[in-house]
Amino acid sequence: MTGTLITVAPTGAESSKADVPALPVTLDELVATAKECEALAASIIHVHIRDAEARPTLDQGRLRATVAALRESTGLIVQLSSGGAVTDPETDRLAVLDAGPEMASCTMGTVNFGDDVFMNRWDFIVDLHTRMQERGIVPEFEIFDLGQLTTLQRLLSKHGLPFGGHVHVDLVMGVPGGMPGTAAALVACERVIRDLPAGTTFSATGIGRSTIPVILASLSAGGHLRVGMEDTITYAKGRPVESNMQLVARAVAFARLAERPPLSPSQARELLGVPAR
Ligand code: KMH
Ligand code: ZN
Repeated sequence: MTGTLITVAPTGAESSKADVPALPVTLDELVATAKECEALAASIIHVHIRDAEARPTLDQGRLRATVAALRESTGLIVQLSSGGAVTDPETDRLAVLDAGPEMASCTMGTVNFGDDVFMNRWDFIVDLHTRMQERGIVPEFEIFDLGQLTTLQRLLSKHGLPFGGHVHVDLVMGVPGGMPGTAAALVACERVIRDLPAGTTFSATGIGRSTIPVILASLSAGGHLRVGMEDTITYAKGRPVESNMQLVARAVAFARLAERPPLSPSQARELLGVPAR
């Protein structure tokens, strides 16, 4: 059994700085978080950025500056979110790829997202996938519900493997509107993942209070981990998360307990088919 990929998703697009003061929203805060999470053994950073007022943005200049700063300051794999916020138009979400990340997320279907709808039409998914193939960007296929794995099977059979040839999936569990963050749901997904191309890997993250059950289920099922304040802002009952590092440290401890120690960024690159730096 392999070691564990630890992805940190430090910011997201849903929490406000006013409500969650520990959220990294400036470039300096993001870079400092990335460095500390790398020192704790994260290997991938899933990035959403904010504007000068700490609102979610897909501004091209800021995205490019963010990719450059993270590459200069860390060895982490930089994965930009192409999901953005639920209000972001498709053109802006496609343009995320112009910022030149090594990886980008690619969600496999539309899902209710709390009171909102996270839109991912089939043609848009195909567009994202084929552009990533052409530009040498490795996707992380985001799965919010079981049927989205079937969409991924369809995508790969009609449009081919991603750049690098390796398929990596991230199960985002416990979104109100998506699959629950339970061991049973994770096992159901894992059964379908077995029918994807040989060697397909998966990570999982549980929103809110499902974070710990999902960590334990994923490690037990041979999966990897994503943690961070994009998904979890309460550390334990009545205790707000103090920092992303607190969540990464807990994930690393669980991975070590499971005898699946964290993979380094270069090991992660090798596993995922991301070119070495
Ligand atoms: N913020 C969500 C609407 C992704 O990063 O690709 C979408 C999301 C998925 O976070
Ligand atoms: Zn995201």
